Amino acid sequence: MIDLYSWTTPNGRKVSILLEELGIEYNVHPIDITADEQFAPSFLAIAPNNRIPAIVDNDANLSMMESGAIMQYLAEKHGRFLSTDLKTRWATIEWLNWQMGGLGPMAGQTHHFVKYNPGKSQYAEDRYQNETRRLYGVLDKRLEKNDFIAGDYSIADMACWPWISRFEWQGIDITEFKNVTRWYTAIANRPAVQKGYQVPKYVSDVPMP
Ligand SMILES: N[C@@H](CCC(=O)N[C@@H](CS)C(=O)NCC(=O)O)C(=O)O
Repeated sequence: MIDLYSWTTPNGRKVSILLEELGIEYNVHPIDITADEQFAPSFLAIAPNNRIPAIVDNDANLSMMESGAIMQYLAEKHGRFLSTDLKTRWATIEWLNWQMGGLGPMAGQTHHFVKYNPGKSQYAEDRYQNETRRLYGVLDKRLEKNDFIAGDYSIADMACWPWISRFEWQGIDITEFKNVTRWYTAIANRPAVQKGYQVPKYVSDVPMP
C-alpha cells in the first residue's frame, strides 16, 4: 500500500492523478502547506526538503520525495505510462524533466508574483509570466503533430497538465495555444484526472478553457 503526503497544488496533483490512473489503493495524508505542516519533524523524516508531495511504499519499505522521481518510480513499478521503447521512454523522461526544471518552477514563480503579490515587482511579474508563456508555446509546438507529449498518454502529460490547469492564475489565455487547449481538455475529461485533482480535498472544479 502507498501512503501519499500531499496538498491541493500542481505538484501534489501530479502524483494523485497518476495513482488514480493506475487504479491502485492508496492512503492520503493531507499536509496543509498554508499551516506550515510541511515543517513537522514527522514529515521531514520522509521529505527532507519540506515540500509535498512525498510517498511511502510500505511494500518496498521506502520513502520518496520529488514528484518527478515518484512518478518515474510508480510508472516503472506498475509497468504503465512509461514506455519500454527506448526512444519513447527517453522522450517521456526528457519532457518530465522539462516540466520539473522549467514549466513547474517558472509557473510557480508566476503564481507567486502575478497572482499573490501583484505590484511588488513589475520586473518579476513580466519575467516569469513571459517565460511561462514561452513554455506554453514550446508545449504547443510539441503537440502540433502528436496527441500527447511522448507517444501515448504518459507521466510526461500527467506532470505538465496540473501546471497548465492554473492558466487563469498565470494570466495566460490558454485558447491562444490551440494544441495545448485540445490536449488539456482531453486530459481534463479523464475520470482519473477529475478524481486525482480533488486530492486531498475539493477546492474547485477542474478549470476548463
Ligand atoms: N521539486 C519539488 C517541488 C515541490 C514543491 O515545491 N512543493 C510545494 C507545493 S507545489 C510545497 O510543498 N511548498 C511548501 C513550501 O513552499 O513551504 C517536486 O516536484 O516535488
